[in-house]
Amino acid sequence: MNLVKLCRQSRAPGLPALLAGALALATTLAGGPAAAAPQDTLHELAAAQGRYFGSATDNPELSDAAYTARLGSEFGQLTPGNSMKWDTTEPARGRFDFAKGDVITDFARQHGQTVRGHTLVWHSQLPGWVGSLPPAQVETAMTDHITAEATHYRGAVTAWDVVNEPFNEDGTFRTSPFYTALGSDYIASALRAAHAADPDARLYLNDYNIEGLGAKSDAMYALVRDLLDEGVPLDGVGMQAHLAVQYGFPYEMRANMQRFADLGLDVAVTELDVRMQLPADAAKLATQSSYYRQVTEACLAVERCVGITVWDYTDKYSWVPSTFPGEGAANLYDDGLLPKPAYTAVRTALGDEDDGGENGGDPGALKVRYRSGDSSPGDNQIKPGLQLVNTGTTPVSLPDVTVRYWFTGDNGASTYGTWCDWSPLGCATVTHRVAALGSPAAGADHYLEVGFGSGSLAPGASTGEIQLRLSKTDWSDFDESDDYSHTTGTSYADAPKIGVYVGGEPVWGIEP
Ligand code: G2I
Repeated sequence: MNLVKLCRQSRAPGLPALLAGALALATTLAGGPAAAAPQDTLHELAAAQGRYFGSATDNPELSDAAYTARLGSEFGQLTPGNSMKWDTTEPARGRFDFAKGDVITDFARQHGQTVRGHTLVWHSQLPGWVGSLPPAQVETAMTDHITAEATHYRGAVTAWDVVNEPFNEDGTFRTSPFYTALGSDYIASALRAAHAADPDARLYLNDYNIEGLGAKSDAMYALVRDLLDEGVPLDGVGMQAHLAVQYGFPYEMRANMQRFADLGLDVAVTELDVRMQLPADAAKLATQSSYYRQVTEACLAVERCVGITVWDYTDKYSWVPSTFPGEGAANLYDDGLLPKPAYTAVRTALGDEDDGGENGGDPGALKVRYRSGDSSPGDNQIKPGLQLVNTGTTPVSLPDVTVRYWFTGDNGASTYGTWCDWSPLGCATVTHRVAALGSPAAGADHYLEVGFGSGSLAPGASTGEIQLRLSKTDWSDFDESDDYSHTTGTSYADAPKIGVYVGGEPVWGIEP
């Protein structure tokens, strides 16, 4: 039996914090102002973990001095949001214009930053002349474009999004002038041309909605595996990570990153932002913080994840409001350039020790209460009722929390259906699935995992009763009497044999 920790220890102040505190006290006693100790930048924190932390930027914003001061100091990597796209760099065939992109690479050089080039081949922001070419001319036009641009930026761009957004949501190839003329072979052709033009640049395929496991990331996975098998030059996969609090966190992001890494590829988070329906409120900002934190943690957990780029760092210059009317507040800083809770969450995830724990406080102060909603423990359904309770003094962000109810599948099908029958939070907020245990234990070879898409739990508050139900897909019977988490109690009681996890860390319960 494995006794899990019941609450997280509060962090003792590190030596730098004590020294800073002593310094502040000394200056206060001397009558002078208590100078704020300079803190590590996001990039410095990431670099200490072998990663970069970068931001997208765009030419019009570079005339905003307050903006560029932060852009040049906090971030170690830049991606031009628009200025290296085809419509800007080759508006007419053979007429190249790199002036705008050069402004960005110059800024980066002056501030010791690397640059990801974005993007050589994309169906969007493509000048009309490309779409009007006879199919037989498309490949030459494409490779000419790549050759000219990647050659121009040799030494200034360390990684290229060679092909951007090649897939539809269902994992089929997206139609574009390139796909129409060449089929999916255009991708290998583009990568080869980029490699020939700049053998030192890291070459990526980049897409959105491939952050979690699913049809679209499966398609990317199959494509890159085939490309590597064919010896096509490819170094990495970029996961854009345009997330939204109302759509939930990508399913198994870390595992998904890891499978690409296991092919020998780098992984980069290339365009991170987390939008929400406006107006923002504390609960949405807490969910947003948790998403930023989880992305950061996923990247740090996967050795081949090389860094994170936010798709601009401030709400002031976000692409979101014009594309999704009524949505916004997606970035780490607000439109007055003040850091938001998500900024602190990222710092904490990057290992910052100076934030005093103000980002959410003690996440361990949770417990779960349970009753069996099931009067027939030998039939074909298991019906746990659960209540999650915040026993701490600070709000808990629900998307960080998962609950595990352990049981045995007995004989019959090994696939399951799960349902939320009722919850005062609204069942749309409650996620549920069955997972198999890696090593079965007494009374447990599977568990029902319950999670939350949004919301936060105030100190002292309970989620109220969440009525759950599960069955095997062949509807064969269970014998619940030997199930690890099962009791026959029909009124709610603390449940030490049901697990609660925050950010994947156990905070309540005894694992089987
Ligand atoms: O849409 C968000 C990103 C999704 N992944 C690929 C990225 O390249 C893409 O970036 C955005 C830029 O941030 C926007 O700034 O791409 C948009 C276009 O697809 C960019 O928006 C365009 C506007 O639609 C144009 O009206 C405007 O002229 O920016 C142009 C330049 O400011």
